[in-house]
Amino acid sequence: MTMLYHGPEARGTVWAEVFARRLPDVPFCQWGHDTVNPVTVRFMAAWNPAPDMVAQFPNLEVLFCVGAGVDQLPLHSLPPQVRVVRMIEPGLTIAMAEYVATAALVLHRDLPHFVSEQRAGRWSYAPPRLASERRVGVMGLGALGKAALDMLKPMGFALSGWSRSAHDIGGVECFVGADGFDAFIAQVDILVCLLPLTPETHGILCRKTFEKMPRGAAVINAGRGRHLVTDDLIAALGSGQLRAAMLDVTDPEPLPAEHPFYSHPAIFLTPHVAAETRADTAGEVLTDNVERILSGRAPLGEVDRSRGY
Ligand code: NDP
Ligand code: OXD
Repeated sequence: MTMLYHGPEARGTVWAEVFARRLPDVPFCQWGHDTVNPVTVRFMAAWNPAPDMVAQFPNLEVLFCVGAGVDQLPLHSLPPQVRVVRMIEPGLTIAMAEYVATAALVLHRDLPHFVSEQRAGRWSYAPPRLASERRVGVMGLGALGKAALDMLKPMGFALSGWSRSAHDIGGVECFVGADGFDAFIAQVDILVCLLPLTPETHGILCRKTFEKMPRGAAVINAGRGRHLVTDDLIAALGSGQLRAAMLDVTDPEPLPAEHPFYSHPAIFLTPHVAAETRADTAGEVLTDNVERILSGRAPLGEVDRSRGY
């Protein structure tokens, strides 16, 4: 029984050490470095393995995605018996919560506006508002959405969240599904997208959504670039329907040099750095999950392949 890893070597070296210490009976092999007998491969850890690579391992049972999102995986063409498990690990989760908290404060305190005024040599006074006077709504109440809300809570924002199924989160007004969307979006001053990218969520940050938000609202996209319709955002910022946006993810990545997001005064852009899987903390999570499977328990973060997340 082998765990085959495909990805950056530095992370593989850390994970090989964790497996040697905690699961010495499960050899950890790095694709391209170690010789592997294909029939022994029962587990694979990778970001986006090509279907012809996966096909080489007839006894593959579980594909562990090394990231939190699985939209890059060929979920529909993987062999039907292969279970897919995504990454839920504290390093990535805390980093995302920090990013969302930073972005919410940046937009709450109107920094894109003040930075642009500074660059233009203008001293533009505007009275500050308190967080308690601003409503932050998070789309996606999963591992990352909930952690972001936890970090926002002590700042005093009025919080809400939206998800596919019902959630009950203290201090957060929760809205559910398509029926709850309009009521959710109508009361959000700062909208955070932490949804997975699926056919249902593709393009959800679009003109129709922006028009339902209070005038002068702001958007944070830390989900995936294809959640957002570029031209609709530019138009909403131009008309004043939206005030500002903070984007960590774009379509494509990296953005071409001439893309309007780079120079837009109301957009703060970060290059997909909100959060990433950390070798140390994720190595423990990966071995925990292999232990769980070997003892007949369900792994944490199993993906429903038909649902796409
Ligand atoms: P989870 O799977 O834990 O949570 C997803 C949430 O989205 C759930 O609450 C789910 O609802 C909700 N959801 C899914 N589909 C819909 C829908 N159609 N309508 C309403 N709600 C929906 O994911 P994570 O929190 O771990 O991660 C979220 C995403 O963050 C990842 O998929 C990835 O795209 C992105 N990401 C970005 C990173 C970055 O650096 N920018 C880093 C890591 C991840 P329910 O609870 O009812 O199932
Ligand atoms: C992820 C990411 O999904 O880094 O883990 O975006």
